[in-house]
Amino acid sequence: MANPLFDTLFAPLATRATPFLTMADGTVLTGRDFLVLAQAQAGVLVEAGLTPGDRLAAQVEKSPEALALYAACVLTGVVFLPLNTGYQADELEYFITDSGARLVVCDPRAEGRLRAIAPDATVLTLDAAGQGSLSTRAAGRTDPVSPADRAEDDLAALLYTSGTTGRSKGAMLSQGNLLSNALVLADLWKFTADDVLLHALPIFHTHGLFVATNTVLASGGAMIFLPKFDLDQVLGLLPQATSMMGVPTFYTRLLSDARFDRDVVARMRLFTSGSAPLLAETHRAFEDRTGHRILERYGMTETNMNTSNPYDGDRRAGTVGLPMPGVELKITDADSGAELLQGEAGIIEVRGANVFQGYWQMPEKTAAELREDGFFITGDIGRVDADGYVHIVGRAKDLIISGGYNIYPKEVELILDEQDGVLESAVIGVPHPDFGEGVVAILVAAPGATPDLQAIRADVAGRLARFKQPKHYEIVPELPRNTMGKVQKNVLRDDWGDVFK
Ligand code: MLC
Ligand code: AMP
Repeated sequence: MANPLFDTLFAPLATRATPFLTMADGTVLTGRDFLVLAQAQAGVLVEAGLTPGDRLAAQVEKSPEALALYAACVLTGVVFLPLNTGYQADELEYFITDSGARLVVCDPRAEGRLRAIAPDATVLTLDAAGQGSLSTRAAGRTDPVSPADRAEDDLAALLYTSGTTGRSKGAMLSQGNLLSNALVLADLWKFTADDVLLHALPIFHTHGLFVATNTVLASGGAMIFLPKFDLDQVLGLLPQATSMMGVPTFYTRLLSDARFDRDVVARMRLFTSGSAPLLAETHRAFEDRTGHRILERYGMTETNMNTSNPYDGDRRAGTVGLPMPGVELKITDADSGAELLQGEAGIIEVRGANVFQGYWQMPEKTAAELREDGFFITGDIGRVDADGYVHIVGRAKDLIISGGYNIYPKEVELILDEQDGVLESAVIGVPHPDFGEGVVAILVAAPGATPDLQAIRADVAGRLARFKQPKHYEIVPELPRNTMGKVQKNVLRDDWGDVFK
């Protein structure tokens, strides 16, 4: 029997009596404690009738128990579907129905809502303190669950990414996808059993769940495991850490605090950044303040990590570094798909063991983005310089990245277009000092009507996660369009580019 992901990442914890997770209050879980927790939860999943390949959807606050649920899924061969805690009922209904999740784990306060959304699924609860019916059922279980037999091609996780049409797509990630990336990153970034990673990212997306956690697990290191990025807490705990992974907002927030200085980072060996572009000026300010050059890397839900600046070599501000070992990268023409010459800007395509298996039950979308020869069309626009460094220069997809979270304008526009008094809308991202990009809604009033912005904000608040909600609204007489009738979002971005300044 084999289960490559479990055998490599989690099984070694069985003999580890040293800390694996240290919480903000100093509570410690050894590797063995963590595995015992995961084993007990695995027993609950098996008892609930889940078998390999079934989906488990989890919308839970970050806690050791929440992370153990990921391990329990890998152990039992159940496909883990983590969900952003900000998602509202409408968003959840789609993910749960589309995935056909057989078991849903949620906060106790959301139990009634989720039972209504998922009448055929088992619903268990887990709160921020790790309590709830999942933990009650797991308590006292000592019978070890044997790891399910899994091959590298078998699915380990299903992560939804928003789509340009407004419909989210479930990216199917196999054991091999996750494992290959974890091993390469641990090696590339020189993680060892002596590492203590300060973990302040959410664990429902690729960055916090796979890039951070899997890399630490692959190297036998430990984590200071914080519920979220809290500036005071991070400043207080950085002196005990050796490494941190963050989105650019983490770094701009640290730099905005005068307490952040060389003493705070005395023990640190590595800061990495990704999920959104790190401004070259942030890179330079960080080096001036701390002496550390942030290592920027580039990835996405469908591919895990693709490129990384070098650990030992030159970490270049404004670039995402070089293709990682095992990842092929090329730049192609958006229309013809032909490979472009070195130095030319075009669509970034990647191929490798890291690239996902396709979109869940969406063969057409899969065929449109994943070529038969294995290259994935990222939708990011980039160029490769003479030294092989990749520069991301734009996005072919209409996507906003705010504080590391993705927002597809179409999803927001569909809701705005339904509002009373609104004829049509356009949603854009413009520079935001804290989040990199901030969401702005441009509305055109229906003839003779005046949209009630307060009512619109309230309706949007009930239907979309907070990070997707526009932070600024404008009402205009009409939207700028090109001769084909397409809304010119670049014109809107120019017109409203300084609303957050
Ligand atoms: C919170 N808010 C956001 C937001 N996060 N709005 C826009 N964008 C965001 N990212 C809302 C809050 O609800 C609140 O709304 C207001 O903004 C201020 O909140 P805050 O207290 O300042 O936010 P905070 O809780 O501190 O969170 C900010 C953050 C968080 C940057 C720490 O967003 C975060 O952890 N982001 C990381 C995302 C991530 O892990 N991405 C990886 C995706 S994987 P109001 O209405 O009350 O004002 C991926 C692949 C790869 O992309 O390459 O890694
Ligand atoms: P997601 O779908 O949430 O996984 O987001 C993936 C997208 O984030 C990529 O397609 C890029 O557009 C963006 N991204 C990730 N890392 C970087 C980076 N270092 N610089 C610029 N964009 C990035």
